[in-house]
Amino acid sequence: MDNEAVLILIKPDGLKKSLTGNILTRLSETKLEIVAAKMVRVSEELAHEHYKQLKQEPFFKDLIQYIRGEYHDRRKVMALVYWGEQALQRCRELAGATNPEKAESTSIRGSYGRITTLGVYENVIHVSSDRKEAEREIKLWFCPEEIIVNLFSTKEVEEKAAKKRVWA
Ligand code: IDP
Ligand code: MG
Repeated sequence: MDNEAVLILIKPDGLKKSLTGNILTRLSETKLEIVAAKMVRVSEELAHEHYKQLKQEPFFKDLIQYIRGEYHDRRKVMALVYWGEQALQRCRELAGATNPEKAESTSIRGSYGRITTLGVYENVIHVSSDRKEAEREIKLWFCPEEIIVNLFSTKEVEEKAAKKRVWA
């Protein structure tokens, strides 16, 4: 069995349109395992790093604003890691094409996405496109303790007494 991991983000338009349940239901058809999940307030730095290969694109600035929730008054995304056989291909297929107008109408993007008047593809979810990208993205969005299986090699480091917020 050759398991692989994929980063999925439910983007701010997906959250605003109350699509979380629908999207998770669609993804559950894959029988893949969710091995990490959390809500994230996306910083400028995280957004830039996540989409760094698109820096030269004319839509880059809008894309950063979009993923940070500035168009939807929802400054958060839901980040998940799905894990299992052919996870990438199966999740990409369910998601559909990048351009929501070209995506299969039964796919998640085809069902719920749109292109805005600014030309932003609001396509509801992010799905890593290959193994290398998945590894880079998962390491960017999650730390090892947040993932319940050992996906990638880790190392132990000594932490200096750093300040940490705990429950009062
Ligand atoms: P992907 O999300 O299907 O992997 P990428 O090419 O990695 O597609 O692009 C990342 C995101 O950037 C897309 O999901 C979409 O939101 C946005 N995007 C990509 N291409 C365009 C475009 O031509 N116009 C506007 N937005 C785009
Ligand atoms: Mg991509």
